[in-house]
Amino acid sequence: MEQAQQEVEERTRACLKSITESEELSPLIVVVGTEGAGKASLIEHITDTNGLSRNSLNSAVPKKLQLASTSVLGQETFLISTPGFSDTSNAYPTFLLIANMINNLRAHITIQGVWYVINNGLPRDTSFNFQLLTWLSAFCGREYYSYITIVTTHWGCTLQEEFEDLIMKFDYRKHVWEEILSADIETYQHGKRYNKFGEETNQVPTLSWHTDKAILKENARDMLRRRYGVAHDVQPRFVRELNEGMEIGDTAAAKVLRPLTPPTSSPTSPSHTPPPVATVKPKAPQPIPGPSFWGRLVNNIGIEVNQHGIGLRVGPATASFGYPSLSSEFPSTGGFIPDPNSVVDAFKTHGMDSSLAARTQWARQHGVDSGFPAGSKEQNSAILRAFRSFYP
Ligand SMILES: Nc1nc2c(ncn2[C@@H]2O[C@H](COP(=O)(O)OP(=O)(O)OP(=O)(O)O)[C@@H](O)[C@H]2O)c(=O)[nH]1
Ligand SMILES: [Mg+2]
Repeated sequence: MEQAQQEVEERTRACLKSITESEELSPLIVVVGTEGAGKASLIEHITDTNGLSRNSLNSAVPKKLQLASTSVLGQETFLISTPGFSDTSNAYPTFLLIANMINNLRAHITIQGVWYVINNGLPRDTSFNFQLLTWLSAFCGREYYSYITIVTTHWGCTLQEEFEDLIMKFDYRKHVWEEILSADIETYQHGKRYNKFGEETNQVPTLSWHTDKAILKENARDMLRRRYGVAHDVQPRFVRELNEGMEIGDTAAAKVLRPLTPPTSSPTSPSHTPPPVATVKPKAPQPIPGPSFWGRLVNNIGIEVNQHGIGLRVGPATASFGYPSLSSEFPSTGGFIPDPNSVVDAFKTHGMDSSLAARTQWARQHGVDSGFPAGSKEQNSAILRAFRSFYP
């Protein structure tokens, strides 16, 4: 176990050395997602390495940033596995780890892709998952959407019924993604069978996590080639903001996850404002707030839903901060003008959770079924009609 960890750390150090010493910008794929979703395993498959993922042999793998590289694209491409987001309590510290790493490397890297990994086997997404998608949107910005890949995992199954259940979960999730990101984001299903044209198929049994490793590896590498075979200069919004001199804590991505009122005696932001990337290398990492600060803060954090969307409640006080609405990136919380044709706004004006999950639950409880999928125009209209008859 220790040896595997040592190898991972050595590999990460070697990658960092290679990135910082290279004359050229190093292509990097940033792999993010919820805890245990399969981020490290995916990278292991692509780079043919071991020891990154948390399997039974190395369940003590520390939650750190881990780097590996592959030459699948012809030149060395780096993949970074980030610690998983588990809940609201670790979201901001986890983001800061990723943020600091990118800040410190940004003079040396070109981020070719951001992969958001999600376990499709899980029964449903929570409001925290929705918050993470909002974060993803803020982190990448619209211009970068075409370089995002949502990777779904845990597709292993042998029975048609199991497969159909997974497809249902996936379809539902896809609707949520489309709604939150207001776009059709590319996806890759790690575990489904793909044909020789790189198209996913509905063949059952799907790939076995244990006996089809070689195909899983090849599929993941094919996805990398297909999606990232042509280099580009577009950078995620987060990087653009840093390049413009913005503090980490002031970036759009930080605002989605950042608690509103950190104590004045503690550091409010671990960021700094380095000079433009082109001329000066980034400074050394700045300290991240220690666990005591976050520990104290998160003990008192809860999720609440208000008329402007999902918010974090900090402590017994009413202080809260809004997450961006689903339709625009960072609206102010004031001046909310409801659209009479929007089911989301109808829920909001009644102070109700307007997320797709909440609306779907409301529809189920009130027997509203248009025959169209949750989130579709037809189902939204049916819910709106029923909603108006309940709240005329
Ligand atoms: N059956 C199955 N197991 C998977 C799949 N993806 C990951 N796993 C297992 O899930 C566990 C967690 O996988 P990791 O790759 O470590 O997940 P991670 O996202 O890096 O996890 P954290 O770093 O803890 O956030 C490991 O035991 C993997 O073997 C999958 O698609 N199918
Ligand atoms: Mg991991």
